[in-house]
Amino acid sequence: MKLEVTRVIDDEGRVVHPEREPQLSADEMRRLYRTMLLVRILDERMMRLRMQGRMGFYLTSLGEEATHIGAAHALHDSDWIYPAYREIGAALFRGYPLSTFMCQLFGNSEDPVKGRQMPVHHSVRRLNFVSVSSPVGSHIPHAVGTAWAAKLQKSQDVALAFFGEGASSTPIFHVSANFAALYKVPAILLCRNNGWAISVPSSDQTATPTFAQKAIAYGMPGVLVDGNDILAMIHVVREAAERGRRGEGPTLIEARTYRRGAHSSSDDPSKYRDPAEPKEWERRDPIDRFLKYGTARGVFDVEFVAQTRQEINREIGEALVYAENRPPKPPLHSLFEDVYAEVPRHLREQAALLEAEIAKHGDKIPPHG
Ligand SMILES: Cc1ncc(C[n+]2csc(CCOP(=O)(O)OP(=O)(O)O)c2C)c(N)n1
Ligand SMILES: [Mg+2]
Repeated sequence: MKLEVTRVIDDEGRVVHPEREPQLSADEMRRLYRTMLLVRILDERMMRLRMQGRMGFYLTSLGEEATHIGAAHALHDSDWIYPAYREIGAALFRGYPLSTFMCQLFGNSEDPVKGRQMPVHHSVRRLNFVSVSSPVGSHIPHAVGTAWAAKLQKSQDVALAFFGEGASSTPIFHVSANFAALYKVPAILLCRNNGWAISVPSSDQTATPTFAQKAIAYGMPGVLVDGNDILAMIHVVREAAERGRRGEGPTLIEARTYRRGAHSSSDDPSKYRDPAEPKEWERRDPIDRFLKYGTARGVFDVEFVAQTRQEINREIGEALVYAENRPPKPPLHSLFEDVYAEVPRHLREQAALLEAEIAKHGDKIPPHG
């Protein structure tokens, strides 16, 4: 079977499917462009900080910005987002403050997740941007469960799970897709097919030519989309969300994109892939394509781009200074919080013991292990 790749613009930003073109205001276009550029510049600067040893770990979204920022625009602010680790732009689009973003990377005293997660594993409760799960695919049933709850409560909310094509090889993806279609829940399963799962090419994940077509077996629509075309992303996610809100159940979307960077700061892709491959994808850069589209409409110009770049760099610099000047660790008592509504007796005793030991030995306490 052959699925069409949904597109609105071509690689030069020219509209090829006007009937699908979302009608965006100039302000909406500027916000979309700004958020994509923010993620791009953050990725460059944070990766450099990692290389300087100022931070423990980092993951970029280089070349994949349109997949999640387009999706975030297409949703209502109250809809639920269950991210993997390469979709931070969706939270930034919804208003995640850069200072909090930085504090999370350092796991410092103002990290909302209190240093318990790896860097880049953000949670933004007030934005319905749910905690990133490190075990790949493990958040997909959570999204489906949330969509089921929305259906039972007749709330009109939709839940979207982002995951990579590698995650589609986990058993839980299949269980979740089956359940979502069977119970007709308003879920969007958005597979970012970026070509690689660390060193494993996407061709090693499945015998089917597309991931989108798996939807047919579960009994839901399967949509293939150009993930580097932000307008196409908005179009298909909007349609999927509307189907969900009308009670027509879930949609599986495969967004075709490419991971131009390393898997993470701990990875070296020169060991397993031809460097010409990421170069080839630079021609289809999602930010450049949207810039050309917006420039042709008179919304963007050289001055706007230069000014936006300057503002972003200043804001990142300020957020960095803020985060690097916070107390470096969450308070000790936070170790004992959040598992129980009230800290039980045995944990209170352990906390008291720990504090007494620290008071006695100070910084001479040997590290754990
Ligand atoms: C269950 C599980 N297995 C293995 C890993 C190690 N791991 C982390 S990311 C990753 C690759 C995932 O690839 P994909 O789903 O395509 O997402 P991408 O990194 O390309 O965005 C793997 C194997 C993990 N975190 N969890
Ligand atoms: Mg992948």
